Amino acid sequence: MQKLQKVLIANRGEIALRILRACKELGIKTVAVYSTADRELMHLGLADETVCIGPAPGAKSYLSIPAIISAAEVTGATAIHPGYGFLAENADFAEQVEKSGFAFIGPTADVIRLMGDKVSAKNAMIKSGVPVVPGSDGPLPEDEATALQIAREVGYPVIIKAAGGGGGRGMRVVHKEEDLIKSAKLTRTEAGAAFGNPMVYLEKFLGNPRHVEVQVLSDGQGNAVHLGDRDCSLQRRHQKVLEEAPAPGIDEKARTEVLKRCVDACIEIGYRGAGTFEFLYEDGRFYFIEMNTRVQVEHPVTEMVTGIDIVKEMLSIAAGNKLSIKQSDVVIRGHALECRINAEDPDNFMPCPGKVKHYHAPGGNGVRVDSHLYSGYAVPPNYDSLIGKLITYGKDRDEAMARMRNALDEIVVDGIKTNIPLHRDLVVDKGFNKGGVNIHYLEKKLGMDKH
Ligand code: MV4
Repeated sequence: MQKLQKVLIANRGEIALRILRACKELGIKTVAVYSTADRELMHLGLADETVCIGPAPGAKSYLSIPAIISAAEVTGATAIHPGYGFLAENADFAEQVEKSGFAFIGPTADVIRLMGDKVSAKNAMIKSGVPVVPGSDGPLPEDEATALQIAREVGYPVIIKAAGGGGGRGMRVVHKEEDLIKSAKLTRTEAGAAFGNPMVYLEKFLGNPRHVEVQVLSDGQGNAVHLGDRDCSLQRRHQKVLEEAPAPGIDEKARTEVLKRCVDACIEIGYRGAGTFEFLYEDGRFYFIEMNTRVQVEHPVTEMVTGIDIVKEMLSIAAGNKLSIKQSDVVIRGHALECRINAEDPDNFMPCPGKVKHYHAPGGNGVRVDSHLYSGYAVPPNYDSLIGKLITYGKDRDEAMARMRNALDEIVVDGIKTNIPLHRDLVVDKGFNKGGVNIHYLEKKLGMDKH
């Protein structure tokens, strides 16, 4: 077994603490980096070394490639874990990390680039036999007659998406033929400004899909496994709110097939590390939309139902080890839920940073809290409002749900506004308790609450 010597954690908050814990378990030395707004972060006191990398704005600290690489150099780190957000899916960062002689804990820069361009990502999936949303199968041509022809064959409504977009940025739905050309032009112009790439592609617009994603681990040495699926349909404005594993009520034949195809695709593209294939699921079928080349916020629900520590596996793969797990070792058992706790106003969703006067974590059988919160901690205004994740596990969905209701009754976060009231509402919601709601369910529910 090879082992990384010293890992620099290029992130903050709960995920920095999550990565630190995994390193400590494995006996790997840690370097925590922080901005001047983050001197109070919990994991700084637990790390072997700490380096201040710059002022509060992300652009000058957690997003600064030179600041992070310098911190790795001065501390003698041998590897860098990017976490999620910030530089996690920046191919240039991955490239510079490796060129500077450090291991990047994630895929190669080439693969990050391949998946960052949503058109090349889709083409790679088509090649590997992963089912995709029907569409232009490549860039939408600028030639108007050809574009109209493609849209007519796909059938309206269609959606135009920016190749450089993703996560809901740079998309436009088109309901009728007379709107296609001007919508394509507008999306191209916006995409050029936002992503420096005006390329767009076209897909059939699915009206009421669920968001179901597949977790994979792959060693870049020809071995890959899937860790089952997750349902992340409960979202507001493309921000996930509550996730679960496995996705409830999925057609077993379609599931088995798609999981296998994801594994094949990992081997085909030479994927290294943890990754997530995002699908829309509608009428019993999966349609690939994007691949995320990082550890995701919601990875704990998969860890709970598989017993596999995804972050430890990432560290092992980055050290050059072959996968320690065969597919037959992966058994999905029970059910897990995750509530994302945000420092935000529950009425208008505005971020609400400030000092946490009193914090009490819930507990009991099957309860996990991934959070850097403590009483007296001041949530800075400069970053994402996620302050913790409350995860429950049960032998089945009902047990996980009952434990989540208890945990939400127990948790106390005083001094700042949070979305805990929203979660208390959701776990008693009839439709959600039934399972299998689509991506519009939460926004519809919130809209109804207003009236
Ligand atoms: C779609 C779609 C319907 N049809 N593509 C939004 C985020 C980005 N990852 C892809 N998105 C969508 N793509 C087709 N062909 C609907 C969405 C979508 C969505 C997807 C997943 C989770 C939440 C969503 C909310 C609105 C729209």
